[in-house]
Amino acid sequence: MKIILGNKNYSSWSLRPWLLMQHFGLDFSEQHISLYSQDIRQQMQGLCPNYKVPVLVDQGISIWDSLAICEYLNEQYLEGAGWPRDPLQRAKARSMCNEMHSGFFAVREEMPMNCRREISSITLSAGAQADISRIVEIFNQCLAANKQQGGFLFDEFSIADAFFMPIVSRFNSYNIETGQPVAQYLQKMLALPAYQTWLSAAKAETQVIEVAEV
Ligand SMILES: N[C@@H](CCC(=O)N[C@@H](CS)C(=O)NCC(=O)O)C(=O)O
Repeated sequence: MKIILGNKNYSSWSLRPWLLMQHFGLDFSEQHISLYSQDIRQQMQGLCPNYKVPVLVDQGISIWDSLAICEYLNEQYLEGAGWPRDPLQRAKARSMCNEMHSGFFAVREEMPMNCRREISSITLSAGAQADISRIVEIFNQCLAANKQQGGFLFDEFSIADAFFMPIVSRFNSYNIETGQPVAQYLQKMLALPAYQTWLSAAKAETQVIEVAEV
């Protein structure tokens, strides 16, 4: 199984399935694409059906969307452990991931993921602030409903946490004030061994993408 990724420092969509695979100890190799480089089309030719990353290649097929990859991994390798076991919680987790997948445009636009960014605040639009309030609201709801005190959005680590890891990284980099218990959740996610591995690789990259340096 091979995953094709963008730059670890900047590629938020790549981080999501990679974190799931790494956290659950799946066996995979990686191939990297340099985003924003002149020859990106050539790099992606024959690898990325829609000229985007991430792409997972397994058993002769390509899966080209972060959420579709997570769903596939959950079914094929995780025996359902990628989602909460309870169908109601699972429906909620899926709603959150879809909300992330299709929304929060102001946060995505104004606060590009930049894992190695020195922590500092920036001025945000009302739209970005509304996105942040909504995210903090859903984080708070999830954490308040933790039955086993597992500390992840649905108690145990799930695809929902993987999907919001780039948001956690952004909240950290751009010094977003969330209050508790969300601040504690952010620290738990930032300390995850899988994320630390990603971060080390992001720090070792040399390409700087100016448009993502805010
Ligand atoms: N909905 C897609 C989004 C993928 C996406 O936009 N990837 C970006 C990098 S994070 C990309 O490949 N950009 C390259 C380009 O647009 O040329 C997913 O969830 O995988």
